[in-house]
Amino acid sequence: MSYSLKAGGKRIRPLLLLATLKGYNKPFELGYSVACAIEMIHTYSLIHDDLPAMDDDDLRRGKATNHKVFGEAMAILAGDGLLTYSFNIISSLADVDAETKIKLIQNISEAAGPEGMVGGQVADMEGEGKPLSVEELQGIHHHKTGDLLAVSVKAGAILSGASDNEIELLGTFAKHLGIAFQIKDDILDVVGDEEALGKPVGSDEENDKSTYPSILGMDKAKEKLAYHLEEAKKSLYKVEIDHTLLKEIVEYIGNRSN
Ligand code: GRG
Repeated sequence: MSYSLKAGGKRIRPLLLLATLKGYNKPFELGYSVACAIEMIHTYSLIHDDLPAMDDDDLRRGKATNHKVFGEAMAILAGDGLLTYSFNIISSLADVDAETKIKLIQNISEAAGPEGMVGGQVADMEGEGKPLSVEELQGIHHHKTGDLLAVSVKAGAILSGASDNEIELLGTFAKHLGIAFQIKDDILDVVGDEEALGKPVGSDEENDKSTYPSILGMDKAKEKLAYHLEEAKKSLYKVEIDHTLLKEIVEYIGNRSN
């Protein structure tokens, strides 16, 4: 558990939660435990995603994958341990009332479970090797990666005592951000592969996996990225909070290079 948690990563989910707290002028400390719990859920999903039964990857976050170091059985258990313990952490929060804790657990378990990330992973596996429309691809990623990103923002709002309407609006903000995150990920994959092969960027759009650049082409994928970043900002501005840090994360997602 510790090996994969400490392997690095962008920590984008914790950052989203803390930036939302900042938007409500709440101290970062209020969100540390829930931010860690969400990062633990994310880390579990990566450990399981890398297993031979799923993506069968050797490297994650620049290091050997969990099962390569500790074996498959221990990697499955490390993931199980991270997932279960995350909810123990949230339910044990000392300075948060019971109603807020239940709301956090409901939202986070929905985002991570069969109607969220797990369901998205199932849809992704079922879609493997089939040509997908952009709507189908978006549906998969909305759940597989978008739901956990969205609940990171929502959890910050819940901890801040935001109204249901604000939580909903921030959810829409995060939904666009999640789609933008995935499009950027797909673009970076193509650019990285082409640079590694010494090809001009944009020349290698054909791949066996459906991605935004493979379905839409690189130019349209970039247009779609810009559209969702813009829509994310529009939704964000509808909520009357300090937007500074969340806006910086939007810019970071658009400009990131890894
Ligand atoms: C096994 C139930 C289960 C789910 C796995 C998140 C996921 C679902 C699989 C990851 C597969 C993948 C590479 C998706 C592309 C986008 C993505 C979520 C990348 C990983 O998240 P980052 O970029 O990772 O936030 P770091 O390492 O920075 O935390």
